[in-house]
Amino acid sequence: VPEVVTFGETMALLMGGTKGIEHSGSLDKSFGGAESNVAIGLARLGHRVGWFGALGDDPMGRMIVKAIRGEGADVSRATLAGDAPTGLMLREQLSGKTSVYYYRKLSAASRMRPERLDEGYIAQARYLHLTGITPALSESCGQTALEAVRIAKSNGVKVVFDPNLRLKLWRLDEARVSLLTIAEEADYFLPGLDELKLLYDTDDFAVIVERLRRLPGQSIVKGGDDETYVIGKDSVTAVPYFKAKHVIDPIGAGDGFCAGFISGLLRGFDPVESVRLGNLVGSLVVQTVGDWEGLPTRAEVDAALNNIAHIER
Ligand code: KDG
Repeated sequence: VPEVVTFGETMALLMGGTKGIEHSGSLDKSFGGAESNVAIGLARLGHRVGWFGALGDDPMGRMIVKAIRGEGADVSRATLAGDAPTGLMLREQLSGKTSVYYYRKLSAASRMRPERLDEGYIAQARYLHLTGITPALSESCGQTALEAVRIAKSNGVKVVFDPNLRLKLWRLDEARVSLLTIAEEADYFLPGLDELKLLYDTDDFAVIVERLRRLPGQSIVKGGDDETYVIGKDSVTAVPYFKAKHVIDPIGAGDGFCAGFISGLLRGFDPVESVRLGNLVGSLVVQTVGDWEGLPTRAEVDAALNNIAHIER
């Protein structure tokens, strides 16, 4: 049985080469979804993890479910729908700028419904991971996210929430209400600093920290210039990044961070040590093209943790 359960939309991904999507003769095929990226990360780090979501019963949907299963995650609760397609995203990196184009309205995942959740499956886990992309997909997806959180909380399952603000999917004012509601319920809230500036409508770090301290759970702030912040009751601990040798594709860093962080919790690390592992996984995944392809194995992270000097400030 999975120790961690996560769910959300995973899409087929087509990537343009150096000529970009408009001018490329062929596109590179993969897939991505914040939650399945985390699931693959946890599986590679040696944990039992379950991912579910709704895909279309189409070639891309079948490819995705097989690949996630092949990575070692349990996909027994994932479904392939006959009446709605797998979502698609296109991505290109031109002159160092990454652009994403979504084709996901009315996708199979956008029709997820709370009553289709398998309560027992979530209830037996130690952690439920979810992101703020799910409530952005549709009203029923928003209800599904809330219901999953309710199931987790009433069964003693800890909730890990990454807001993953996607302004291509909804307006900031809608996102704010929904994401801050889930943040109130989370045991671990893992936002990025840029997201917090938008959600709390301030650039003032001290104000942001004050707001986070009012939340019942533990907040970890990603995306400082060189560090991740662990927000304590009356302290802020900055945990420095591992410098990536070359950043080839920044997408997936946040998901890698979540996978490493949850792995640390499962290994009994304290929050700072878990953040350190999160930082390491995030720095490794950006050195490979694709959202999850570069995620490290347990042996790789353990080797890196032992070799790299640990600086804590
Ligand atoms: O965090 C990376 C994700 O954003 C990517 O894999 C795709 O889930 C995705 C999304 O909705 O943008």
